[in-house]
Amino acid sequence: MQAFPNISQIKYEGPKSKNPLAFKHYNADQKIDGKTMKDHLRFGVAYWHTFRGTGSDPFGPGTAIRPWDDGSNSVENAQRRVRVAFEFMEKLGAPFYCFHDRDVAPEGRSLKETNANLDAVVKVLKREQRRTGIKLLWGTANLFSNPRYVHGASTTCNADVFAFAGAQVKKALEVTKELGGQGYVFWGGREGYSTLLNTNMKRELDHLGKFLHMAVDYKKKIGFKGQFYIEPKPKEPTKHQYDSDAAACLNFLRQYDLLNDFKLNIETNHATLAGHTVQHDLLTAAAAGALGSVDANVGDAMLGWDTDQFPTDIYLTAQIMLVVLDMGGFKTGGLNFDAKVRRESFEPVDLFHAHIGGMDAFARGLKIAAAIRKDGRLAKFVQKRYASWDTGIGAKIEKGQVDFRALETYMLAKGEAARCVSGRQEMLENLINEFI
Ligand code: XUL
Ligand code: CO
Repeated sequence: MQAFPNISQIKYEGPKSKNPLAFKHYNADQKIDGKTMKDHLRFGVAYWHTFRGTGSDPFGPGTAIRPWDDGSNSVENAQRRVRVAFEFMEKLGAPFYCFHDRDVAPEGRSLKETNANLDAVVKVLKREQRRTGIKLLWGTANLFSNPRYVHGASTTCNADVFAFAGAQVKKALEVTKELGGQGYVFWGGREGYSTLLNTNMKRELDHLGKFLHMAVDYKKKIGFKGQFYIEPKPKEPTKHQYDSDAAACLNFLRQYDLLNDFKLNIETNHATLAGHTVQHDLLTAAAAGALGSVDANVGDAMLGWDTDQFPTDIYLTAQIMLVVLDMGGFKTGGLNFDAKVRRESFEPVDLFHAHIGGMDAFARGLKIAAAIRKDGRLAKFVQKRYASWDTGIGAKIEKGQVDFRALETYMLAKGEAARCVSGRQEMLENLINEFI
């Protein structure tokens, strides 16, 4: 039995196609700068949104029609969902997926039962991975939905809850390894606070550091070779999340001596909520050699929460792909659509429209970014802007050959600094638009 009997393999039909169930730009095997689109973009489907999202919101229950789902918490239902997920991903041509432990399998009455449920579903995941060749981009543990995590997981005031979270991540790491996951994400779901009046921040941060060290130790112990990522987010569900943005994460990792073991998974809408553009957070991570993966979505400029929409803005995808190409492409990471269809888009086919749109938007972004790089004017402008650092006093400063006294001697002799030239922002904005 097929879950999507009326939908066949989504094909590339080119920009002239009017078929809504075809790619207009994403052509998996087409080479851009010597690498296929598939390998550049490394698309991942987010299991939690696409196969567990119901469309519920604080004002009403789910609206999504999912005929294959009996709505129960049974392992059989979870296993059936896996087969549907792989039918979907296969028809879409998505090479990767990502999941939380609790998206794929139901919790039982005890940790033991929960782990057994997970094992039963992982068996099917493994079989379907083998059958389709679809791979796991990253796994993660849901340390935020169960009421036990009300005060956080590793930053909770309750040591037993910390212990439960540790046991849960241990199992999630084992399962991610078992499935050949290329990475593992730590998003601090409730690692933050609601009020500082009841919070010992130093103690909580120390515990988070300890927790991540335990994870690194266990990763080494079991020989899991995937990349660890932290995913920054500033707020929601808590008032303040400790991993608020890329800079805060990097500082935390440095302070707790974890920088060598983690990279960042930057999510577009999270950066926006932190008051940044996504390029800002991508470049902050890249500058530290820590840009690992991207949760590709977008927010709504009129709304101040995490709307997790599919990316359709080509200007945005082009800028993301410029950063990705400049850093030499993804290694273990990729573009995971951490995005959900709107509550109003409740039919199964909407899942296809959403992903096709996101993949096409990023394919265009990739083509545009590659063209901007090939053209070279943008990079040349930036390089020229810093030309004063290539020779003379600039080169000496960069090489650490001068101190304040030498700067004074230099400037006393010169009398005044060379004049600055225009930053040409508008000209550069026009240049980008030549390619859009
Ligand atoms: C929440 C979010 C998570 C992480 C994984 O905003 O982005 O789904 O990506 O836990
Ligand atoms: Co995310």
